[in-house]
Amino acid sequence: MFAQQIIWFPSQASTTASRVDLLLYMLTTICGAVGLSVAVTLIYFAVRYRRRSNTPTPAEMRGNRPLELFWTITPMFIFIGFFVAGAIVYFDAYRAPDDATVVYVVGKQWMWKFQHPEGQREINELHVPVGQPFKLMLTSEDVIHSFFVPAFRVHMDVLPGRYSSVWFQPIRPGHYHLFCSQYCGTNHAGMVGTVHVMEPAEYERWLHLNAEGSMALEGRKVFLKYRCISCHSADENARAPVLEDLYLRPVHLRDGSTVIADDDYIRESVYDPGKKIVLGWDNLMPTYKGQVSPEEINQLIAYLKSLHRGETPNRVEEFAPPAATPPINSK
Ligand code: HEC
Ligand SMILES: [Cu+2]
Repeated sequence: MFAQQIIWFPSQASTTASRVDLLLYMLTTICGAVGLSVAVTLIYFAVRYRRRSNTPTPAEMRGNRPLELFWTITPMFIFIGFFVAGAIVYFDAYRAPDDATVVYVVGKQWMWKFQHPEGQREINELHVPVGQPFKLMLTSEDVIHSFFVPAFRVHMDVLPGRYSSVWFQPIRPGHYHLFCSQYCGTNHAGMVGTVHVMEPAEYERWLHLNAEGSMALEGRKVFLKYRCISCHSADENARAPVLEDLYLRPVHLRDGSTVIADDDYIRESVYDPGKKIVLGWDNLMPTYKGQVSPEEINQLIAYLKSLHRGETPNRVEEFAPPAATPPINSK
């Protein structure tokens, strides 16, 4: 059903690629055909009806309703068709399937930093298994960058101070170029990398070779390191709301509005806590801007995602980081 590879295009290495290409071929073919027929007609008429002194001037034509209706309505339907086809491809390309693995990506001058849910970190390289959906949560440490993998037809701006996301499902193993496609300073041209698509078994081996603590576990350490626990404890002396089961739940704010505790909300709570105050609490929380790095924020988010009822650490751990941390469900 979907379009085949054309030689001078980058290879079609994701499920999205052939659909994007099909749309492009459709647009190019139809617009090209219309453009060509206009040009040909124009030249033909210019020659056929050129001024000749011996023929009398023909009668002038004034308006032709059926013709006007035809060339107004036909293109309208063609363009509505394009719009619908484009919208379908767009929603498919920007809404990740629910079972996608989430990888956090931080862009900075001039590199790409990745962190897998299992904790592996990479710079300018991303390893993924073939045939599985991946969702990237992208943010920037400094200026605007843009994440572009031509072979996947995946492209998304990466902004400081907020998250954007894209997803892809690679369909063939190989090594694919990754570019920053937004001019971001002196070494912008060097802000490139490679996405390695591997067979699942090979990927498992890679994961083990590069094993680290899970991202959630790292987040737990960050939570203790910055003493978040001194306020966000689960006991009766808590000076802040308990953060268990918070992720993606609605939060009622003091100004009467409600927000969903998503990645952006958590990030903002840490960098700009005064902006959205939780109903029933005071603005006691200091800002951690300049202290907690964007990667630590991502780890905190992974931790809060996995933090369920009854799992808040004891306040004592504030002073002695635990020797053996309990297993954390890191999905
Ligand atoms: C001095 C006490 C204090 C410290 C330390 C503190 N917080 Fe808070 N935090 C609060 C209070 C009070 C609120 C509720 C009022 C508000 O929204 O600002 C809050 C709100 C939050 C919220 C929103 C909670 C919700 O239910 O919507 C998050 C997320 C959060 N803090 C994370 C953190 C993290 C992560 C740290 C450590 C880096 C931290 N806090 C350190 C006092 C603190
Ligand atoms: Cu860049």
